[in-house]
Amino acid sequence: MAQDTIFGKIASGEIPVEILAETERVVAFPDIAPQAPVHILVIPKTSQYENVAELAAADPELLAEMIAVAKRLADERANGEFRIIFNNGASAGQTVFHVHAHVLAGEFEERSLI
Ligand code: DGP
Repeated sequence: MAQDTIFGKIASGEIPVEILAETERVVAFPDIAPQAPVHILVIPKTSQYENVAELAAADPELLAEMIAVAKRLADERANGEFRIIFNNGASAGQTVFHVHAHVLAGEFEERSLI
């Protein structure tokens, strides 16, 4: 079970954000420190999963829903193409332990991997 994180508070509405897309189980909002013209975080509303490996093992349909939301955002805001990054674990750069997809689109530094 993920600890109570900033993204848990965003998902529950306790901390307001600009919601860019939402489904029953997923919400998307802008990254606070964008690394590309389009840099959106897509998270499940549940705080059950700390990282993408846990999520994929437990609920692959929820992971697929996150990716479908990413595609919709890239269709709306870029040319439908996007980079999706999950940092899985602290040594891989993960700082918030509520699973989240970084969705990057538009013109950005090719070698930047967040
Ligand atoms: P990661 O390193 O993969 O755990 O990415 C965490 C990302 O979350 C990082 O790019 C910055 C972003 N972030 C951290 N706190 C907040 C916040 O309060 N609001 C928003 N919108 N983004 C945040």
